[in-house]
Amino acid sequence: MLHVMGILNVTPDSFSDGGRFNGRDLALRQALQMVADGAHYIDVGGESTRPGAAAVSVQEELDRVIPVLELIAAESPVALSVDTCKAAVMREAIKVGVRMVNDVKALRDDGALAAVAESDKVQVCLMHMQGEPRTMQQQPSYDDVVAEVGAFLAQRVSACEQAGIARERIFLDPGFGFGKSVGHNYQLLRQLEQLQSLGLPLLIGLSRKSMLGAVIDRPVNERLAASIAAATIAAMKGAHIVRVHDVRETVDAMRIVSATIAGEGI
Ligand code: 7PJ
Repeated sequence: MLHVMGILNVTPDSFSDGGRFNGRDLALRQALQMVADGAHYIDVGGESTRPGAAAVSVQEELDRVIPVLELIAAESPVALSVDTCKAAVMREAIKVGVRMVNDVKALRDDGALAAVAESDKVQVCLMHMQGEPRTMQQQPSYDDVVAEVGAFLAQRVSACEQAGIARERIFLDPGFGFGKSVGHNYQLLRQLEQLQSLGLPLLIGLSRKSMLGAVIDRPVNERLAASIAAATIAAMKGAHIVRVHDVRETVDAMRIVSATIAGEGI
């Protein structure tokens, strides 16, 4: 019931020659390691959404993501997810057989709703973001962050349903770090249960994020314990899928959560 999604970045800065053969081979090996470590989904992304990251063309993103999805699909039956905002990338990934489209823009870009609606089974994760990736951390502002994130997600669910995407295919994500101050992020985590009232499963991404660094004052590669704590809190508050870099350690933590809340594995 609790699922772990392993993050696989196929951007040039994540592999020495990302997009080329060695980069692809490294990506495949990393994916298979995450599967061996217990990942239920592998989320493959070719466009960085960090503040200030350069835009990537459709062709460049296709070249980064599609061959890697094909390589993993040929080697493993693991559920694949594609982290993209672009309709053309969604379409090609769906042809390869991805289980989920993970869109930090919640299918708001041109053609994205239609691309997902053309499939009658692919799952979709709708994420909340205030503003655009380039500028979203400049002045995040809310009267009530939990209510506003909930209202946005409810509105995107309606848009999906109108486009013909069944509710059963939809996951929701408050989008930690996407147009939110540290205070907003912790308020969302503290009140995560409230988003369960939307009646759809929650997918949560907290792994190594700056809201953790803000508290523990450690660089991104020294945030494992904080990431495990955050994933555990989210799972105890009802998250269904946690999206993480450190699969093996997170799977262990989620097994303890499942044993506690559902008696699984005892
Ligand atoms: C998220 C994401 C997230 C979903 C990224 C990072 C930044 N997709 N893609 N949720 N974050 N659904 O991993 O630190 O939180 S990219």
